[in-house]
Amino acid sequence: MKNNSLSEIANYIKDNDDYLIIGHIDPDGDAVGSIMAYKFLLNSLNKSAKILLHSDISSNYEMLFKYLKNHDYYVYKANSSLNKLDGFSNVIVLDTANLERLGHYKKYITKKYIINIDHHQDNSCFGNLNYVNAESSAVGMIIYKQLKFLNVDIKKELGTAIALAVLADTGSLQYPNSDPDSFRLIADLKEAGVDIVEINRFLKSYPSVDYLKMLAEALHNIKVDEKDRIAWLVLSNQEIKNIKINIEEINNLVNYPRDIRGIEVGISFVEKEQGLIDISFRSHSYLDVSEIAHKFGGGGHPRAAGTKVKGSLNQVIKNVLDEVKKNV
Ligand SMILES: [Mn+2]
Repeated sequence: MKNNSLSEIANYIKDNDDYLIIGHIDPDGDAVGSIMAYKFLLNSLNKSAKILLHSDISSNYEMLFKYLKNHDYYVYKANSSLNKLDGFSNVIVLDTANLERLGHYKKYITKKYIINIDHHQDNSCFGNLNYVNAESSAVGMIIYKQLKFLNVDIKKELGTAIALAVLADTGSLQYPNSDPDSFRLIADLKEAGVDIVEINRFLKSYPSVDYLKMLAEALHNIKVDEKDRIAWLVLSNQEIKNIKINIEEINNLVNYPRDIRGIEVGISFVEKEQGLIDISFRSHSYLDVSEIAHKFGGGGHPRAAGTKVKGSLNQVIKNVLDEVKKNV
């Protein structure tokens, strides 16, 4: 695996201009916080940079988008031309294990000079420059480390973006990947005036009343295996249609089975499209769920992973549970 150093990447960034910034599809807080942080970082170096979004998430992440103007980001639309991005020669890809995770942008991005910064252990090092550190609890941690090579002042918007990234991927410093460095980073940013309480409140709040109705349906279907080691919940496509919830809002369900006392593995099965099951895995102390996700065509981290599997809901659940049971 070819890995560059953070200072090599910092030098490239200082010597070049015109950047696109992108994270993975179905973005989480680390992906959104990281792409924002990079935008603010590049702007403070007087570089031109534009964020690429897979869908419009500006209302979900209002706390960061309030620092941006409309022309600072581009939202993907089917059938629209990406030629307007031709003037950008470099692309910074964040929190993304492989090019497939760039969705519709993949074809376009591969023509550019790619700087790949990530913390997924299964990252395929697809960049011209790569910095992959699986020890980092969030990409936000890596960006924070990189600031010292770039002499960038931490203004409120940059600090907020980094804190959001780290708090999202560490469950507000509660998940097993929270290390002394992530506690120190949050302490530093709090000292610098970033409103950590506001970010935590945002991360813990429900996006809408529909979300709560969807959650009630999903929790109604929660189950535990005979040894009390695995818990899972299920949301079928029919249930999603009945609630009429926006699909973009359905996330974080896996936290509920994961948080049952004594459970090692929590799993969520969400049939976002008929016959296509989104599966998320979380583990507490020993099971490497990224290995299980890999067996079903996905990936992730040892304690947090996911995949999408085609098939009938009940059959997919049975296949996955059989595999998990072999390992716990
Ligand atoms: Mn991440």
